[in-house]
Amino acid sequence: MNQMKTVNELNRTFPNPIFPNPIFLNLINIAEREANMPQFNLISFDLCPYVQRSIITLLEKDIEHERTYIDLKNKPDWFLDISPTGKVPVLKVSDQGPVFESAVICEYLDEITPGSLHPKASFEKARHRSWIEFGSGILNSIGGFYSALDLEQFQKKQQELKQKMERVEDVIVGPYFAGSDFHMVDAVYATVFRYFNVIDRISDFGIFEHTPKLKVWRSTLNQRKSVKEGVLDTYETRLLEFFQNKNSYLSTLIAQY
Ligand SMILES: N[C@@H](CCC(=O)N[C@@H](CS)C(=O)NCC(=O)O)C(=O)O
Repeated sequence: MNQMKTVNELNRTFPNPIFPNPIFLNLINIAEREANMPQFNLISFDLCPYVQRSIITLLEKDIEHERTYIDLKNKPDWFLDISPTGKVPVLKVSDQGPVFESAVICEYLDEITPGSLHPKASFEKARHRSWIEFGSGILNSIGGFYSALDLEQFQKKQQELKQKMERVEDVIVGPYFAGSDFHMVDAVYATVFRYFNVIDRISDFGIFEHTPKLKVWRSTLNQRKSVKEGVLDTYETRLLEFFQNKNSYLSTLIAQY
């Protein structure tokens, strides 16, 4: 409705131009595109990194949306009805239905809006997607790290994380993954690095010891607006609580610090 009003307002301001003004036409295109854009509701959980990458994509592509946060320990029936995997994120697209799996959601959002968060060239795009997949693997290692029950498992995961970070160090350009432009792969690693804003408060586990480029990348991402706005204000407190309640080796370290 609002967007249609914008078109009408524009028509009043520039009545029947004989020679269509390109700026005017462009404004109309934008207004029409926005008017035709479906309404989006991202079903979310406040600590989920896969939700965060979808939010960062929504924000980077300037897409109006709502978010509904649910409690994963007590999943509502309406959520289970639309989420065959029982996992967040799910993107509800007005008139069309739900889409699930963060990679699919991000690619869809990228496709329906101008510009792209992927490189144009097919090989480069494929390479970015490969490292996105690797980023999801790092998230699994982080899960293993905070859930490890004893010192031996904990150190194994710590080593695994260090090695994975060193592999990424070898391929990044800096300050972002591929240089000065932000891509979808950056959104994924922003959510990986965010864990360490809390983990570093517990102790220095040396995960970034041999990765100077990653350190710069991490701090560049931490300062980016979409990344900052990708979580609620309570994120760090909630994540620390989540670690504390895990009854894991990391929980015992938190109790000591
Ligand atoms: N491959 C999925 C992973 C999503 C995922 O693991 N979500 C977690 C929260 S971070 C979840 O919903 N877990 C609930 C459950 O497994 O019951 C994606 O990329 O969307």
